[in-house]
Amino acid sequence: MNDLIVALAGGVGGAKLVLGLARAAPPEKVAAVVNTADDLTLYGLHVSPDIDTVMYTLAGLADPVLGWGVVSDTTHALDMLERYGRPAWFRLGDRDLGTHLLRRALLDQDKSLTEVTGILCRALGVQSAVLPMTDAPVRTRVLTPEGELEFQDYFVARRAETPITGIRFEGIEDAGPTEAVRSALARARAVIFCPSNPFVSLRPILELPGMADAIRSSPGPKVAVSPIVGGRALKGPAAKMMKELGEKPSSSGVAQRYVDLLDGFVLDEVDRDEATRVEQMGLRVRVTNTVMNTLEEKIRLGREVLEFSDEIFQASRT
Ligand code: FO1
Repeated sequence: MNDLIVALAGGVGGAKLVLGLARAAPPEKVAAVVNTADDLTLYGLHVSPDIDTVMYTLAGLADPVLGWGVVSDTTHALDMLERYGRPAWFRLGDRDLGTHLLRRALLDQDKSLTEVTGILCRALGVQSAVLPMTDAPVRTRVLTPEGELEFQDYFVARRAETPITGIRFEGIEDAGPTEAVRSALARARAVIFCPSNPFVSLRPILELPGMADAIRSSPGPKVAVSPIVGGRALKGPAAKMMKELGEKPSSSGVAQRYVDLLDGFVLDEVDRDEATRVEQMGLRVRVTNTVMNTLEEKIRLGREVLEFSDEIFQASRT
């Protein structure tokens, strides 16, 4: 039965809509396919920031201000590392460290990242599936005039301030979507592209060899929610990246990137005048409030995106 809502997501912005979808629909009918190209190795631990952001958000454990990390976490372990004169710019909290110790132990037992994520999610009471896009190592490298940077060095240590000239995903040619991702897509009632960064969150998912075909063959409508509102990113440096890579930051620019894979596009009221341009690309458009500050706003948008995708499905049958 095609009853699964599959959400393609990066970190904080994507997790908000995943939560909205998991509250608008039965949570066990939602599967998030999550970017892993932001992952890093820190003191021997495997950090998977986007997976953890989605997992903690669904578990009700995410820090409500930062959007990532665990609520009310402390940083005693980092303070100790600093006493040893070791780098502590990546703020992995003490409770979060517990997750990472267990993830390392489970990976060392030869479990895949998908299996480990399932174990962690079940223990935290997460009812939706949180699926790493791949179990193979794919790592984002940001090209800058200063040379190539690891993603978290660019994003966290340098606060995404260094101008970029390009992005590449190391290892992507040898990676592919997992069986869990493929089977979720094969029984999708809808595939939702969350309002995540198009360059560093959704692009690695979509550029995995075999992923675009798996999305195209998926039975339900494909709908994207714009991460750009009024020329600015809902979260993070997406608009800045768009400019540096020679594009005007706009919702229609984002729609153009995904047009070959989509049936529908959701954009904000503020960008209403871009609706016609997106319709001219052959997509159905829904204009609504896409800013998700409260839980109610997340659920409302989740509900509206699902209604929109059901409308597209009904229209395709007439
Ligand atoms: N983002 C930051 O801006 N600063 C941090 O120190 C930081 C630590 C961190 C620790 C665990 C985790 O799961 C996420 C963390 N993030 C941090 C967020 C994260 O690196 C980025 O938001 C994503 O990679 C972009 O999606």
